[in-house]
Amino acid sequence: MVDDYPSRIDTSAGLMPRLDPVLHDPRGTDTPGPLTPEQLASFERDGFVVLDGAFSDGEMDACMRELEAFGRDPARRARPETIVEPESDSVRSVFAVHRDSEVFSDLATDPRIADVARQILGSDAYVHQSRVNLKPAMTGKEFFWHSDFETWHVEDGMPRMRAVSASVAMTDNTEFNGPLMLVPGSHKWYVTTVGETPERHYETSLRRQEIGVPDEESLRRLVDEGGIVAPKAQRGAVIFFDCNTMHASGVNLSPYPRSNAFFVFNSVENLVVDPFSGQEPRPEHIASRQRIEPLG
Ligand code: 6CS
Ligand code: FE
Repeated sequence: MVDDYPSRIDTSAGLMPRLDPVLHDPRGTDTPGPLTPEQLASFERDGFVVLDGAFSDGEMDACMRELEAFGRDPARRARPETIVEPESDSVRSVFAVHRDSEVFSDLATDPRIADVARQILGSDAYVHQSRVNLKPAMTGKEFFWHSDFETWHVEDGMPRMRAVSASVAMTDNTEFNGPLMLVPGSHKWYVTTVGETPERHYETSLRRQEIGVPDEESLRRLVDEGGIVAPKAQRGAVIFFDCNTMHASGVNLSPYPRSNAFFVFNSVENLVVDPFSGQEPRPEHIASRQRIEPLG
């Protein structure tokens, strides 16, 4: 397949315009959903939309209890799905939670999330990746600036920009605990990055990403145009963001964890192919290839 979004092959970085629409069914003819026309328009313009109060405290309590149960299980901790922080042995992320836990599988397929994903993608969708990011109190480290699509294209073979992420705030996101930061409008540009993908890159990148990240000038151009926002998502809110929106998050200096559940929905019309890096695909728990279960 031709590579319409080449990256990590040149010695110089750059911006190219996005080649795919942001909304694939803008009028909602085939995939109507809960977002209002105004919310859809702001997603199209900014590359994200925040839905406050989507889930109740009781529902978020159930998710946190499930997460605590993961933490008490030493066998689960030893599995490759569990990623630890770069400078401590605190748990940073747990992958494939929609596959391994009924609580998180119910959350991923809840209409408050799934119907929005379908509405944005204009088709049925399946979970390409799921994870819980724990960002533990005081030791939770950053996620450096990146476009998710850049990684999913190069390392997972996702052909087109037709995926959307839902980040569910299980705890409040504040200015003190390393909230998600987004660059409005950045999803309309593809930042090609410099540097070759090391073999088994995921073994380091999921702890601290250094390849597939933008250079300073490209980031400045995006931020000159759109600025940076860090929505103060309260517990129970969901932030939906486009697969190509430039984002990052800082360290958590607060004495409380900042925990989000994160689900990536890919269109069933955008199934992954061989990675464009030419390397081995990443493991199934990071990028679904076999388990394609349309939301329906
Ligand atoms: O590797 C992934 O799929 C995701 N994780 C990181 C740290 N960067 C790219 C992407 O968001
Ligand atoms: Fe990301």
